[in-house]
Amino acid sequence: MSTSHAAATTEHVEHELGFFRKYIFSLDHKIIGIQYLLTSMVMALIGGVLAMLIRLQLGFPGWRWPELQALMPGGFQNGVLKPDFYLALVTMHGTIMIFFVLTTALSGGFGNFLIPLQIGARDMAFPFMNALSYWLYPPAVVLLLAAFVVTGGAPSSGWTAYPPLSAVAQAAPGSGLGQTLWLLSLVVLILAFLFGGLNYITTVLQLRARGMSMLRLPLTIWAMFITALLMLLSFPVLTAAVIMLLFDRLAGTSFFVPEVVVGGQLLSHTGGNPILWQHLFWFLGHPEVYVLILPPMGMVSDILAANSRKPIFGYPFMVGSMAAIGILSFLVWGHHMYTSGMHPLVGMAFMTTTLAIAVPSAVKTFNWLATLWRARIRFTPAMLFAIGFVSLFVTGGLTGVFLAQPPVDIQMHDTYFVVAHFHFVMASAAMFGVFAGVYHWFPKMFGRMLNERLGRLHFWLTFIGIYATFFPMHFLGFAGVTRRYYAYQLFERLRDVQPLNTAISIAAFGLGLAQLLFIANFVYSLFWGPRAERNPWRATTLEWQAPSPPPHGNWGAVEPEVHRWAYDYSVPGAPEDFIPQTTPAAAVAAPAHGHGGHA
Ligand code: HEM
Ligand SMILES: [Cu+2]
Repeated sequence: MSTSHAAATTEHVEHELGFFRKYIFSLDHKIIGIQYLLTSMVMALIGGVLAMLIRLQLGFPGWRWPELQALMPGGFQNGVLKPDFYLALVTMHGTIMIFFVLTTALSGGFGNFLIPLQIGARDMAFPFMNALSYWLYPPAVVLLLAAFVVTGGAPSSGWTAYPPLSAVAQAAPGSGLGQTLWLLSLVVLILAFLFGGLNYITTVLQLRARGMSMLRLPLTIWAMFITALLMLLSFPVLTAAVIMLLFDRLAGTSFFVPEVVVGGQLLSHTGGNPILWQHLFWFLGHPEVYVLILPPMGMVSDILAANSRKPIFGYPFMVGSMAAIGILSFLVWGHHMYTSGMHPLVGMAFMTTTLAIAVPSAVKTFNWLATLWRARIRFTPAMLFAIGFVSLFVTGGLTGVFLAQPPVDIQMHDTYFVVAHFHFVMASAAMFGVFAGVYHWFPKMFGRMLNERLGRLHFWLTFIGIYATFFPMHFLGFAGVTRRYYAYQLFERLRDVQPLNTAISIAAFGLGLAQLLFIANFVYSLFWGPRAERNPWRATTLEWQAPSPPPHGNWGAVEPEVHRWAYDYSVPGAPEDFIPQTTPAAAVAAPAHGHGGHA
């Protein structure tokens, strides 16, 4: 197994590899990270277009779009978006955004790029397994998107794939081959995540540079590490559930199929329990939302510290609260199932554990604010998105406290209040983490700077666009508008919300268009941006000591040695307002020169 220890050897010459070995089938963690990131961006574009189609229907029900019908003949009839296509859109949008955009961009993209660089390693522990992890992702994409073109189309059971809709092929048009492809695609993607997660954990435990103790790790690494543990413990549960569901569909078993009458006929395989699926799904599903929010929590902490020129406030509490969130995330899954007929005492227990998560979350929020307190803030685009992340996380988190309580949730369940909640706390906040990360680490990834003015414009349009799109959805929820409804306006009591829905759709289109600024900035800067120096943000962590972009093997001949934690910003008496982690204590002990940092 020459590949498995290649990273650990001191081999550091940059060998001349052909284009394919260097950029396509690369074993280099940086290339694999960038591949994950770019593929996720393509998927975000697809998921975004699906969201726009959903909004088209909700904002302008009954309108005719013959041009779209020409593009997507299966999805429209007489120019009007078809109901089963609508449900397919909701399912595929949710699935793509959660599994194929955010998980892949954050863990696959930033996890891969940053872990070896920030801990001072030359690569991941298992580079070949790392490449395998990435190369399972495109086949999973193909399997998933193929669902759109097979008979019956894409599944309509939502990203949660509840049976019987997902278990009985005759249940709905998309419940046939489309649902099978969806399930297979998920199995393949989960394998990719497992290979990635194993690699991250081993790498962080085994390949840290000399002097890099666990408590000197940047919070980004702590976040990626805890995330990898969550992935490793929760995804296999979904794999098992998905395989059982495939058996129900293809082999006549009945794990999840209750007594169902389809077309007047009782199914032959009955006796299973669809609630079992809900338990298994949410045992993954809730940790999964933390798989999406922990990496941004770590990245945002580092970006806030670097741009406040202050140490992160309460480092041990930041680590502890992430660990607490990680553990608690396995004990709260029942809060998605209050309406499934669970015993009220069980509901109480899940309410208690869920509310407990508010404590470490609040600890983190207050520490971020304390880091910003009286700081000389540099408003780079990364910093704006990091601050935006805190705002969105708080907005979404607060409605989570409402929904944690069974008496409230039983009213609000499956309404747009929930859609608003998770689009703030998970979708938008995590997306802001991705944007903050791209703006911050782009110079290291590609050796060029992004345009700051375009970045700031992109931030403000996105920030305003998000609040304009998702905040009013809370009111739709109060009004009783239900999630995953194609034609809410058929209900007399919901007719009044039509203008609000139209306004939301217009805001969403604006939000979507604003992302073109980001794509333009990204593509333009990739080729023509000004060259980046080694450490453009004057940051302390190790990746900024490597060239931009770092060569194969990251460090040239000498591996870095670590002498301090990651947050020595504005140290009193130091010659500059930051001290890289590689600077020995002796080098800053005696401030010989006059221009000391402020105390
Ligand atoms: C431009 C941005 C976005 C817009 C306008 C948007 C809009 C929507 C809409 C209208 C729905 C359908 C609600 C329904 O009727 O059930 C939905 C569902 C959903 N969205 Fe988004 N979304 C956006 C971004 C995201 C992102 C970034 C994520 C990432 C996590 C995400 C995750 C989901 C999920 C999980 C669902 C639920 C699907 C289901 O009910 O099965 N969305 N979104
Ligand atoms: Cu949950």
